[in-house]
Amino acid sequence: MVGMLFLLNFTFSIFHYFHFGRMKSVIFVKNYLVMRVAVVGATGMVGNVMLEVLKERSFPITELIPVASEKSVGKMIEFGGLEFPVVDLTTAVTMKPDVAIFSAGGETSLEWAPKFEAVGTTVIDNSSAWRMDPDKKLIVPEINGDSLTAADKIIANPNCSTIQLVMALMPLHKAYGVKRVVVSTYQSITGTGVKAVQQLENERAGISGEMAYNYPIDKNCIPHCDSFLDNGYTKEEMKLSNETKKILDPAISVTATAVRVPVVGGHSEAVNVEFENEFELADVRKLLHETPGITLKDDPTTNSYPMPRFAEAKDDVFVGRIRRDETQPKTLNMWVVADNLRKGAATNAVQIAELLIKKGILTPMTVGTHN
Ligand code: 2RA
Repeated sequence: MVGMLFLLNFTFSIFHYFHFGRMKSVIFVKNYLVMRVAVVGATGMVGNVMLEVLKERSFPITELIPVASEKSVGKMIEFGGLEFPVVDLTTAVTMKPDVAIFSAGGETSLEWAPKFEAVGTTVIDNSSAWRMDPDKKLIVPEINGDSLTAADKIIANPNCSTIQLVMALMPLHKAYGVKRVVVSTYQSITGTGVKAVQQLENERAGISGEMAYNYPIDKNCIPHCDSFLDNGYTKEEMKLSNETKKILDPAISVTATAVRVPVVGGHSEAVNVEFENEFELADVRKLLHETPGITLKDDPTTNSYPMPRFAEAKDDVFVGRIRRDETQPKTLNMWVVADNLRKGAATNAVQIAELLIKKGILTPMTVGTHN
């Protein structure tokens, strides 16, 4: 069945009449509310997870508009028991969705997000296109979601490796003031996309095929995520630095090394944090334990620590291996793991959309009388 999912809210009147001596009723539905959600890049790896997360969290969609490239147009996407046809970007803009969640790369976002904005759609963009634009907000709802206003029509979702880092740093920054962070990442191949997953599977099966990386990824670590910049860092490494400053505090220094590892399920990060103020490890653990969105998993006596295998398909950011850096004062080490496709991408984007509804910024449209 193709069509509308469910009525968000509606007013109705019931007209009763008699037919062959039996009372019959007709319901006239008036002014029903619709929430039309476009998922741009719906057939991609993040797009698929986006649809899962929208479903799981019962996001109040009345009409899904799956958007993908020409080769997928017309394909049906199942959502909530109904099927919705994949459309192209031009068609999607003419449908004027309430919200469009983009996960189709920077170039698509740069070109098309303003076109959606022009028809009144709020865009939540998962690419790097708008993240460092001073006029666009870079949002992790738990940290700076309060800053969103109705004027924010294109909202940037941070990079996956940044989201899990700032989630773990946020409560500690509030308590002790983060001064400097040294982070090394161990990033899942799912962050590169389906081509990388295929490369790993091919290598493990002994099949030669298309390569997502310059080198084999199986039994390897590749210290190269995204492209190199003139300063010798990769874009991924600079995202960690620049985005953390924009979200948390421009005064924080971040230096990063980003590494791709043959792992599916989540990104891991070894994080060294220097604070302005002294801390107690017990307080650090308590703070992290009490922070919504964080799961503390930190007990060396039972070999309990976060790992991507166990973070997979979960929305929390997992923190463990918390210990004092014994080489300098006011400094600790920790290990931070999260599913890069969930909190690192889809979940954070959907949480932004939920927040827009909660704040009354994203309001369902009222459609005229139907019966
Ligand atoms: C990665 N930053 O390489 C990407 C995904 N957004 O993992």
